[in-house]
Amino acid sequence: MNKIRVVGAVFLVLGWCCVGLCEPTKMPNIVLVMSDDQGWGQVGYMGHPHLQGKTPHMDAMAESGIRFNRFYAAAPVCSPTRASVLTGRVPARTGVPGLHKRLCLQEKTLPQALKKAGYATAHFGKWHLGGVKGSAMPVLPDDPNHPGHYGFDEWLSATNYIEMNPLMTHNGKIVYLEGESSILMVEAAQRFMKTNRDRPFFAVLWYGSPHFPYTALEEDREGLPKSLDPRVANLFGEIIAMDRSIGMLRQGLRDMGLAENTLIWFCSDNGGRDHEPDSVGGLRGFKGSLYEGGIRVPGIIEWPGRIQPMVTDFPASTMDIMPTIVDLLDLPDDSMLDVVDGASLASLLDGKTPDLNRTIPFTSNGTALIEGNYKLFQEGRGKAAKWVLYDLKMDPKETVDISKENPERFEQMVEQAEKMLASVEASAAGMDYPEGKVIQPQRGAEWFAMEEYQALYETFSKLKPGWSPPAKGKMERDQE
Ligand SMILES: [Ca+2]
Repeated sequence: MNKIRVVGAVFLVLGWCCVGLCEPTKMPNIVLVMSDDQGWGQVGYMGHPHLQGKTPHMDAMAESGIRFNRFYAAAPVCSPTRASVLTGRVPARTGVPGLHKRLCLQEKTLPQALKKAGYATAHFGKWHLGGVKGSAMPVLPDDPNHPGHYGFDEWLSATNYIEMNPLMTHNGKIVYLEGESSILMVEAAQRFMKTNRDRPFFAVLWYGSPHFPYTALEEDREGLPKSLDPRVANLFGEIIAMDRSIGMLRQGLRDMGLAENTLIWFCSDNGGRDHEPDSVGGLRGFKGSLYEGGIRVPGIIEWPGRIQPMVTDFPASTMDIMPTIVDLLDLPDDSMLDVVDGASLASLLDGKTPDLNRTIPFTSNGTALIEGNYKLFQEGRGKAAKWVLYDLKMDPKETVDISKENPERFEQMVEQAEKMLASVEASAAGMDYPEGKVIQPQRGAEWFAMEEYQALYETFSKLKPGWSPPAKGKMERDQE
């Protein structure tokens, strides 16, 4: 073979390779959507008595994507679950073991990794990772823990659960928005998507619904029975509005020709509250508890161009979101810290069921460890603390302790849980960071006790008709 022919053959092989194998797959757009306090049973496809047929868009997502029967929030309350989404880690490692904590600035976050990979990044809605307590207020324009410090190019954010007509902060400017908060957030996200339609984008959409206070538009309560307690009717109205906004989101992606290559990952941030009818699909416990009702939530991944419809019993969690995306996009190994608790679900997206016996740890509001169908759970606190073991398949309501019948498994899981707790303690002390310690102290002050907020009262009352600060010293009811 002469030299020219050899070179020609090499080019031929390279050319084939680049067409067949090396062609860069277009990076998908990624949209993370999270409801606030929506219980496992509070969606139409679960057969909820008042929501059946009234959440057509969530139902359609569940039909066309992967619907998880066992999707877990990393914690039974708001802030820690949000920290797990952005880091892939047990929240207590990240500075956010419970409510109203600052996400440690030394963490490596998903938006930072995606920004480096060329994505436009944005956050819309409830933040709750800045260590500010109390009801929803605009994130301080120069807050050292605003979303911009964690890799978001654009942010329209409030400290907590947004409601009708919210005051928020958009890229450092305080704004007043009129309308239903879920609809407003999707409208803002769509402006961001249109601006960035020619490059991959990452949008985080964290609703304030159906978290209390419950306020719904008349049109969203119309189809509900008139006999319902108005408070509950407003709660369902918030879910119906949120569903409507999810419909707008999906239709908007179709209209832009982007739906096929957009991954939407929907879930709730913790379990439901104790309402009639049952919010948690018959499980034990509610928001705040590590029993299934507090942590098992609606979970769906939709990506029309990549995944086939599937209903799965595979136990997945919010800690899997970042590892999955890092894996799917083949992002650099140093995108995450060395200690990560979630795992990639990429094979599940390809229609395979990964090993069901994987472990999911929980350390917020107690300690629990899920391993496949088994759940180790710590009952009581302090000296009264006691480990028990449940079989979630045989006993989904967690009623019978089977530790005595399964001594080997029980002991192995207790040992694993104790190791995990020690490791989490080391992380919380900053051992996973190059500095070996945590640099920024926690804050955790009520916004109305902070001078930075008091200085903005005049701005708030000018922007929002009828706005007035809370009476001095008045504690707000139930700030979760
Ligand atoms: Ca919540």
